[in-house]
This record gives sequence, structure tokens and C-alpha cells, in this order.
Amino acid sequence: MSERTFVMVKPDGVQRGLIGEIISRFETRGLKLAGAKFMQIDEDLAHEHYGEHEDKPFFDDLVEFITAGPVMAMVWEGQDATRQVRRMMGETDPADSAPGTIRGDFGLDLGRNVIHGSDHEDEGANEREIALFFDEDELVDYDRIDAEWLYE
Ligand code: D4T
Repeated sequence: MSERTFVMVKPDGVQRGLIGEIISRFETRGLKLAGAKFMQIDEDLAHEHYGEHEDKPFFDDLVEFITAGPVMAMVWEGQDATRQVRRMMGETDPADSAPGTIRGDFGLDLGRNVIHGSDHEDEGANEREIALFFDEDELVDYDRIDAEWLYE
């Protein structure tokens, strides 16, 4: 089933010049870009986005990191998009991520894991995160011309 998912190149990925490479991977996989916003996350948004981790020992470092520089926030659309993006990202810790995944190819450290994608095991996380970062009128509805060759 086609669905939308929230994806973000984190400040380390932006600073390391990985935006284009990461977008390219999702594009060539066949996912459709529905929205994109190059932006700086403020403290309030960081607290909302990472609210589930508020009590964790790494929370303050996480907020400091995610607000330390610009991010590339995006919405990608396609069949099973949330789960497929997570598979392409690899594990939370780049050290455990297989080569060929984004974190496995571009990261080494848990606190600098390059990319965020909505959790496919957390029902509704994708739409909740999209709503946190985008207004509905910032998302574009269109067809990709290759769709009929991508899906049976
Ligand atoms: P995000 O949410 O950033 O895409 O990562 P994941 O969904 O893969 O993993 P997560 O929510 O469990 O962790 C959020 C974020 O916190 C950092 N982190 C995590 C950390 O610095 N130390 C830790 O011990 C853990 C578990 C990495 C990702």
C-alpha cells in the first residue's frame, strides 16, 4: 500500500555533504519525493520530535546535536515506504549497520547516525512526524512518470 513517511538528513549528514547522495538513493529506489524543507530545528521542535526519549541519559546530547546545524526534512511516498526507508537506513547504531545501508556506508558512531526515518513499528509515527514538520499545503501530489514500470 502506498504511504508517506518522514525522513530527515541530520546536521552531521548535511555538514558532510551527504544530502544529494541520500536523496539519490531514495529516488532511484523508486520512492517519490512529496515534500522537502531545508531548515534549522529549534529547541521546542527538538523536544517534541524526540519527546519519547525525554528521560533517557542521552536526551540532552541528542537535542544539542539535532539543533546544532541545518537539517533536510523530507516526505517520501511509495509502497511500504516507511519500512523500506528504515531498511535502507540500517540500524540505529551505524556500527551495527550493514554495508549498503545509509548508516552502514556513511557512519561509525551512534550519536552521529546521519539520518532519521519514521519508525515503521510505531503505528502512525510517519503521519505524526510529517504533521510536526510540514503543513499539508507544503506537500505536493503528483504522479511519477515511471510509476507504471515500478509497480505491477
Ligand atoms: P532516529 O529516531 O534518530 O531516527 O533513530 P532511531 O529511530 O533509529 O533510534 P531511536 O529513536 O532509538 O534513537 C534516537 C536517536 O538517539 C540517538 N541515541 C540513541 C543515542 O545517542 N544514544 C543511545 O543510546 C540511543 C539508543 C540515536 C538516535
